This record gives sequence, structure tokens and C-alpha cells, in this order.
Amino acid sequence: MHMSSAVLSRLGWDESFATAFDAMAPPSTVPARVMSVASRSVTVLAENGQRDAVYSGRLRAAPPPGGVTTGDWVAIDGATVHGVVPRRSALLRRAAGNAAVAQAVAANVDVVFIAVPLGLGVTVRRLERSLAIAWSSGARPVVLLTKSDLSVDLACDLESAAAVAGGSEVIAVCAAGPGLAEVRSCLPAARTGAIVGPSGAGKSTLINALCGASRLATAAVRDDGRGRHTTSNRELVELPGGGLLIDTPGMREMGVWDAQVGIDAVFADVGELASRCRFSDCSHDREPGCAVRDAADSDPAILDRLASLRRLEREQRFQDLQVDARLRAEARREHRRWARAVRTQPHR
Ligand SMILES: Nc1nc2c(ncn2[C@@H]2O[C@H](COP(=O)(O)OP(=O)(O)OP(=O)(O)O)[C@@H](O)[C@H]2O)c(=O)[nH]1
Ligand SMILES: [Mg+2]
Ligand SMILES: [Zn+2]
Repeated sequence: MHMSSAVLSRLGWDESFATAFDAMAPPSTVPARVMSVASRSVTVLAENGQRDAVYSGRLRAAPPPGGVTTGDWVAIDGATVHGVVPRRSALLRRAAGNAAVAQAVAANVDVVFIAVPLGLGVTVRRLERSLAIAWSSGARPVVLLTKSDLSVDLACDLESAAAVAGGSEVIAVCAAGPGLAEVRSCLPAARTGAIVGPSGAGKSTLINALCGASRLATAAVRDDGRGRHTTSNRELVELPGGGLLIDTPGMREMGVWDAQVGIDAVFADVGELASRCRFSDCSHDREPGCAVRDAADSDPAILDRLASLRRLEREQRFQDLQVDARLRAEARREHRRWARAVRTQPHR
């Protein structure tokens, strides 16, 4: 029955979400998509319009990984969100300041646009990290070289990005026009994208350009180069002619969260070389028959990629350990609660 709704299909609702919804939704709830999130409430769009809603106690007690986020499909009853439809994809990062907690940046996205502002050259190491996180989301990463009008050497910037993009599409775009059509074509009707990148990369300006209107606030980058965030919310915007795009606040750091799959994908070239080393546990240091060192003789950049890969893998291992430690602590607490409950029970 939900399939008939034009509003919902416009927002990306389809048969498989409907099936998932029927399996989890409490009676008398209807589906809605989260358009933006505040600390204690969400703005959702349902068949009968937009509204603010708060979480039920049950959802507060057992939120989805990284919390309810923009792009989630939820089951609402009036102004209460009762549950979250299992996600098709989720962009998760380590929450700022807490290695053991995830933050869901966006959910049910088909494309993750990674904005890399031009002008000072491509920040390759940062791009590798973002790509690994994007790959792990289950969505397709697309690299956007934004503010392309500020590039000193666009061909060179495109080449630097392509060298680490691992086959992902790379689009140079300027909010004034060039490249906009290519970005647009990544998002056919009912498909959802999310755009991530540093503050001032031109994310909101780009969405406004795609909308042909000043839909989102934008601001000039401060001269002193210190952090300044114009966008403070993750907001889902409907583009004219179909397609949806989630704007996100600029992120200083995107910590990896369960990103090993993405790390492997982004550094597949290094992995392939390593598989040809004579020793299976080669540290690519000075062992004989090291295919990575051999390759580095003709392409020294491979050593930078190796270092970058190791940094991300180390970070991922650290994150895993932090989560293990947290789970152990939780299990201990749970056990103490249980032991106390048993002690205070009257003997029979
Ligand atoms: N030259 C040039 N400037 C641009 C372009 N796109 C955006 N800008 C400028 O860059 C500044 C920052 O743009 P925003 O869209 O606010 O950046 P943002 O990525 O949304 O930043 P946060 O919301 O803080 O994460 C603004 O002054 C824009 O006018 C572009 O294609 N070329
Ligand atoms: Mg913005
Ligand atoms: Zn080796």
C-alpha cells in the first residue's frame, strides 16, 4: 500500500524498503524519511507532509549504529519515531573525541561525494582516508574536485586524484557551471547522494547551484584559515527534476569506523603488489624478493601509499581495540547488575 505514495517514491522509497518496513514497523505507524536531525528530535517527511518528531523510549534505548541520521527511513506514529528501517547503506565515522563511538553521517545513500577543494593542490592522503570510509558505507564514492576555477593546473589535479581514486569517478566542478551536469547525472530521480569534505570546500554552494536557488546558507572562508563551519546540520535536499542530496557540516577529521573493507578496496594496488612478495609476511622493508620495493624503484609514490595504508590500518586496529574494551566493560557492568539481582532475590 505504501508503494502507491508519490511522495515516498520521490524520496527513494521502493519495494524492498516497504518489505523491510512491514517486517519491523509497529502497527499504526507509517514510513517517513529523515530530512534533518537535531539533538533530541528529527524532521521527517511522510506522505502527509513534513513534521518534527521525537524518539520513543525504546528507540532511545536501542538506536541504530551511530544513531538515527539524515536519510534514515523510520516508522512514525504522529510525532513519535518508533523504529528505524534496516539501512541499505550507512556512512559511519568515528565520533569526534571518542574512539569507541560511531557517528552515522548519512544513511541509505547511493553515492558518497567526496569534496576536495582545489587551489592548493589535491590533499591526497585525506582523499585516501575519505575514500576508504566511503567505500565501507556500501555506497559508491565519487570524487568531486570543487572550486575547479581556483585550480592552477586542472589536468595535474585530476591526475593526482585519479592516481589514488582506485577507479572511482573523479569530477572537477565549479559552482558557476562547469561540471555541474556531470554531478547531476550521478543522481537520477529517487537516488540519494551525500556530500562530505572540509569546511569551506563549497559543498552547500554546490547544492544551491544544483537547485538553482539559495536553498542553503554559505559563507566565505575566513582569512585567518581557522575553523569556521557554516553548515551545522546534516540536511537532505530534493533537487529539481529528482534526485536527493544530503549536505553535511565540514569535518576536520573523518576517523575510520569499521572501514577495513574500504581500506582494502582503496589500497588494492598495494595489496596486489604485496601478494607477489617472496615472503607472505613481508614487511616491505628490506626483505629479498619484495615486489613493493621493486615497484617503488620505478614509482616512488607507492611508498607514500604504503605508509598511508599502514596509518589507516593502525588506526582501524586501535578503533577495534577501543570497541572491544568498551564491550568488555559493558559486559562486566551487565554481569554485576545480574549478580546483584540474583543476590537480592528471595531464596526459595
Ligand atoms: N571560486 C569559487 N568559490 C566557491 C565555489 N564554490 C563555493 N565557493 C566559495 O567558497 C566559500 C565556502 O562555500 P560553502 O558552500 O559555504 O562551503 P561548505 O563546504 O558548505 O562549508 P561548511 O558548511 O562550513 O562545511 C563561499 O565563499 C563560496 O562562495 C567555486 O566553485 N569557486
Ligand atoms: Mg555548508
Ligand atoms: Zn614486500
